[in-house]
Amino acid sequence: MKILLTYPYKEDAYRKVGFILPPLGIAYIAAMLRENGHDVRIVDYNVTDEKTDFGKFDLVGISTDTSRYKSSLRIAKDAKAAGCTVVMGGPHVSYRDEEALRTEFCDFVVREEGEQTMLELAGAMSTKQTADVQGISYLSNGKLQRNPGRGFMENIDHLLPARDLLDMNAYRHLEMGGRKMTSILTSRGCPFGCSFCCSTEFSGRTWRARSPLKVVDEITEIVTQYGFDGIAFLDDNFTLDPGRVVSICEEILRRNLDIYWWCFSRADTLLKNEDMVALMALAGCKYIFIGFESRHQKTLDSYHKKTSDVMPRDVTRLLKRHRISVHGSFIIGHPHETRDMIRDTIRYAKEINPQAVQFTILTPYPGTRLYEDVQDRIICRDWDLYDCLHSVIRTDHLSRKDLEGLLKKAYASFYLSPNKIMAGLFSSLRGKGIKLSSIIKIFRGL
Ligand code: B12
Repeated sequence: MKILLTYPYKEDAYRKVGFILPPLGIAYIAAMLRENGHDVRIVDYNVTDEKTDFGKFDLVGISTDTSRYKSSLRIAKDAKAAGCTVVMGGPHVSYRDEEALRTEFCDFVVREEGEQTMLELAGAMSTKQTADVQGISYLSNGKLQRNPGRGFMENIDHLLPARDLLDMNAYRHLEMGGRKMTSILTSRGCPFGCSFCCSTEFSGRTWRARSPLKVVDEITEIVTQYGFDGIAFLDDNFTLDPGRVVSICEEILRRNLDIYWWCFSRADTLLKNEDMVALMALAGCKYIFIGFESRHQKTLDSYHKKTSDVMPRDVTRLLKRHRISVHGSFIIGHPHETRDMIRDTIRYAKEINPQAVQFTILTPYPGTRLYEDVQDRIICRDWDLYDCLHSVIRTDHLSRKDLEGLLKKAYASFYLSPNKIMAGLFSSLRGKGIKLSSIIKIFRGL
């Protein structure tokens, strides 16, 4: 079957600052389909403005997160008009399947992890036996048919994305400390269940990880075959198993891989495992992205974050000692938050002084516990605005305008402090860390 897999365009803040990564989700699906005899092409509309001739394909698949949903419908409409079968997958439609199907531009939704489901669906389409395919939704005589869920693959060690079907040269602009950076995913799932994040529901509470040797084999291939020397580990929680991280680092060092890398982690794991942190630094870890979320313990507890409000300070100190930069992420706009509480969080960010911060506005994504909890507070259902920069829920003390204003003030207050400007100037001169040009780009992105 001739299959096109697409990643919709979105002019978001990340794109504006040049943070464009290859769409690994559809690259994994492409690999699985190709291995099983299908003829597959991938188009990422964030790096090409080609006018695709959809008529050449039997099936068009579209990857859809919430803020890309409207953009994905435009692809679906054109593909449908060209006579293709349209399949949507990804975190948005997994929980809003009916909404997508009722547009009549989408024939099937693949819910949650997509590799096996998409393969079976492509096979079933020739025989029209879709009723047996687990994990899909479709309309049958106008009624929603939601087949039973598939569950998650227990073993993901064999999975590799088809990077060769992506135009990897189009993603070469992203740099970290002068290194060309690209992404890799080495585990799936998250046992923590933070209320604003869909990962536990979407990828499962049971964490599944690739073996250290397979991980470093993939890194080696990225370095030797694609010429990248910077790696972004996109795992929701790369350090969940410290023993595995240690093995990965040891293997990177054993193979003399000269790479810089960053990952997502949690403050508590890092604080408990300083030996692991030291080894990570030795193996090229330059940045760790940590969700600090709030200054206030009550707010952290209501997110079910299971961390304490002193951890951001302690972990920033720890990582600074090991010369690993911290990218701290804070959320504003909890329904009960006051202006003063948000100011506390901004002050705290400045006080602990990580190298970079991200402030976002609390956004209820379908599939999260938060989405269920704030149903009666949702005041905006324009999915384009679900980008964490817009306020979409009614809060007790602050208006949408207040919150969006506070978000800009948070960035300005952090990045335009004399300390940060000087640090930016020095790192620009040394070609390290967050550069002044990056700070300017961040403001342009907002
Ligand atoms: C990398 C990433 C980004 C990149 C996106 C670029 C890229 N090309 O990947 C950047 C940095 C730009 C980004 C930005 C944002 N992101 Co982001 N991001 C991720 C991250 C960390 C990894 C994505 C990934 O590669 N996953 C690995 C692959 C294997 O999984 P996958 O893409 O979901 O694909 C699987 C299934 O979804 C399904 N599938 C996917 N597409 C398709 C298509 C078809 C046809 C089929 C059949 C199946 C299918 O099968 C795949 C294989 O199993 C995820 C978290 C995560 N762990 O996934 C968050 C995540 C996707 N991001 C999220 C969010 C909220 C954002 C932001 C809005 C906010 C923020 N604070 O960062 C911004 C803004 C984006 C915007 N458009 O406005 C949410 C999305 C929630 C939602 N409902 O939309 C996620 C899930 C994080 C989370 N847990 O909350 N992000």
